[in-house]
Amino acid sequence: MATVIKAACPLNCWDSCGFHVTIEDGRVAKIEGDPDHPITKGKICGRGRMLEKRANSADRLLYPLKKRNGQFEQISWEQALDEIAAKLTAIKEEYGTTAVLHSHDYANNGILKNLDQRFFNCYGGVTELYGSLCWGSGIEAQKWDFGNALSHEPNDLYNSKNIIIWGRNAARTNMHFYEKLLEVKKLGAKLYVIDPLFNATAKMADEHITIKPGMDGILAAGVIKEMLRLGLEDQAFIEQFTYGFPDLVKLLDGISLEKITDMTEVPAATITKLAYLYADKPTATFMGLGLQRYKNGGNTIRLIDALVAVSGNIGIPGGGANYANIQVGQSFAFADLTLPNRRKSERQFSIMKQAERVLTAKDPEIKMIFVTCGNPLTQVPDSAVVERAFSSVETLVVIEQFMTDTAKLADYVLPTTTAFEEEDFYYSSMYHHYVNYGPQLVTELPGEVKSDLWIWTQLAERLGFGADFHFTRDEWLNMTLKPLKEKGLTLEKLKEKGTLELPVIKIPWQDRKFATPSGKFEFTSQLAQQKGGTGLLTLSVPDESKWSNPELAQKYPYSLLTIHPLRSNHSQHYHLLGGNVKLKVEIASNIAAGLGLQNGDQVRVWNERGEIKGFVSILAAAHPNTINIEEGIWRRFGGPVNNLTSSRESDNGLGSTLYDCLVNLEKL
Ligand SMILES: Nc1nc2c(c(=O)[nH]1)N[C@H]1C(S)=C(S)[C@@H](COP(=O)(O)OP(=O)(O)OC[C@H]3O[C@@H](n4cnc5c(=O)[nH]c(N)nc54)[C@H](O)[C@@H]3O)O[C@H]1N2
Ligand SMILES: Nc1nc2c(c(=O)[nH]1)N[C@H]1C(S)=C(S)[C@@H](COP(=O)(O)OP(=O)(O)OC[C@H]3O[C@@H](n4cnc5c(=O)[nH]c(N)nc54)[C@H](O)[C@@H]3O)O[C@H]1N2
Ligand code: SF4
Ligand SMILES: [Mo]
Repeated sequence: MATVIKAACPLNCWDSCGFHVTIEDGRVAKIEGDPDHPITKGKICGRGRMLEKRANSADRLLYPLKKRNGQFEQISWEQALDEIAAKLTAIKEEYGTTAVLHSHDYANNGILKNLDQRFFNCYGGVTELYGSLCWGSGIEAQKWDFGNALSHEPNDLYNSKNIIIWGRNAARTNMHFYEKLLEVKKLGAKLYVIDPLFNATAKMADEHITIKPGMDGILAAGVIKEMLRLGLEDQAFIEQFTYGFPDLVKLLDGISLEKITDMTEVPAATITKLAYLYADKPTATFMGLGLQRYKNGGNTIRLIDALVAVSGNIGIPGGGANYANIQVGQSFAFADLTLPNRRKSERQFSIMKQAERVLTAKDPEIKMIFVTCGNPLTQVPDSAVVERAFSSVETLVVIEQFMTDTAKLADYVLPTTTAFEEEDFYYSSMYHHYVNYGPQLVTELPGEVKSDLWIWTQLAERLGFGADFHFTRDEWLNMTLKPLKEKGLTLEKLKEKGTLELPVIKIPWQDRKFATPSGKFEFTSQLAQQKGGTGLLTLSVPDESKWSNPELAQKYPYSLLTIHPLRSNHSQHYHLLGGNVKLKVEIASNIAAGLGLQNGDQVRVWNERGEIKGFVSILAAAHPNTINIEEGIWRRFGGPVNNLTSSRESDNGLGSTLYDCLVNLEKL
């Protein structure tokens, strides 16, 4: 008998879709969109549909594994948990709890996935990661400028006259935003895409503005400069609601428009045109995350924010500097869930540099690494160093669904549930503000897989803090929703409706009261000054560019982007695509012409950190000297591209420099 039940997509994505899942004979049979979901309206992508394959795949990990003499052996849960708990106890006594590293990322958007932090806090506090490979620089940048990183609600797009999509690959990564763009375009809004690649969003835009990677902040500076020259700025907003404007003017006086054109490789006429567009309000700006994965990434987002402010597009319907919407995640009771006060000691490594820190840490050295919801061997930059670090520790425990490149290195692999095998609720702080309920739809779990939460509970029991995990799923979920109860948002309602709108601000900063120290929009950031910086905007460039390192640029003339794949969510779908995944090296046509390359030619791409081999695909309208290789590809399919990327941190210390990467290329 088949039944269709409302559920939710757990994948790390802008869209956070509502699902209709068909269950047949106790198994997931089919996944479709929930037509009643207010934002996602019945449409979902292939990655969501393929969660059926993830659940039913014959390659799933089904039993706890232990490595002996280089080979995995199946062991009982009892043995795995007893041995891991014994190691945790011994490490705590001999070296202290921070000799354990918790390496994790965002592979699953369920709120209860955060209970791993509760476990490690109750254990006494381990070495945790800070910063984000994904969006770290931009979040910090917007905290400096506005006090928080907030976006307009999706339907505010109907109020925009002009829409600038700045480095967001919407057609591929944020499909419901893309659908809305198509709709408002038909209604008369004008769309502009600023991106080094002529992606599917650029194809439907009124204009595609191609730019040298990493130079968007300089472009924004140029547009502000033109606005000031032409008298197009919003003087009233600048005077009443901003702080530090003279510093910005001084900065712009130090550079000419010719120099800006030279650096950005964007014609002066286009810069002037953008100045008029920003003045023709309301103009909405939607930034992607690609454009801040550079050394100068924080400053880039800050200069774009500054442009939105100077043009008076902040706090008005149809406007906004839309990057992320972290008020969504801020709606829940995280501290109640994770118990940070239970930590007795702490240490933090940046997520970017976790591998180097593992190799060099002293007092204490890292003795054990726990990987949850992450696949660092493919996803963390500078893979060679990551491999060395994760192979170096005495004990590596990986909680996984599949035998990933990271799991292969483990001493213990613990098999965990996939989508629809446990109850949770799902949200994303990237785009819309609806939270989706995900019931447990499969009760007879394959093999001996267990939920992450079960694993934490069992280990907590053995380590003497089992009482901190004695809660039912309902109790956990209620604990998380506590701050929303007085606003009428309860677990019962969420279960009944499947989707609820969170009570968040829909048009941020409409009251012009900013969450910064001055209460104003800050061109010069006081928060940054409190942290020891100058807080000033700069005209900084990527670390790997001819402007910062001409010798390096001579040796490695091409900019490498490693954007998110179409058919996979990071590394989660490649092994389920069927057939051989062929690593594609997408190159701008000038590179092909210069080196005499044809589609399908095999090439080697390299720099000082490593190399990768793949097959050429020529991109007709990409920015000159630009290459793209999609991220997430497993070693057995020719990856990972992070062999080439650098683990440097961005300017504000909290983001990655994944796209700040020069390479060379040759035909094989
Ligand atoms: N299909 C698919 N969708 C996904 C994901 C996935 O893996 N697959 N992952 C999800 C996650 S975790 C995230 S973080 C989001 C990311 O969503 P996006 O931000 O849309 O995607 P990215 O691939 O990070 O960034 C890609 C865009 O930035 C452009 N770009 C790169 N460098 C620059 C630059 O210097 N200037 C400008 N102007 N543009 C630049 C690229 O050409 C590309 O079009 O996607 C989510 N959605
Ligand atoms: N070169 C390059 N590198 C990148 C990026 C890029 O653009 N370029 N993008 C970066 C970005 S934006 C992000 S967000 C990161 C993503 O990095 P990750 O989150 O590490 O990548 P994923 O492949 O989504 O997931 C990692 C693993 O989590 C497992 N998993 C899924 N669900 C669960 C669960 O419920 N429990 C447990 N225990 N495991 C689970 C999956 O099987 C998968 O193997 O990658 C970053 N790395
Ligand atoms: S991956 Fe994103 S777009 Fe695809 S179904 Fe899940 S939430 Fe929706
Ligand atoms: Mo991400």
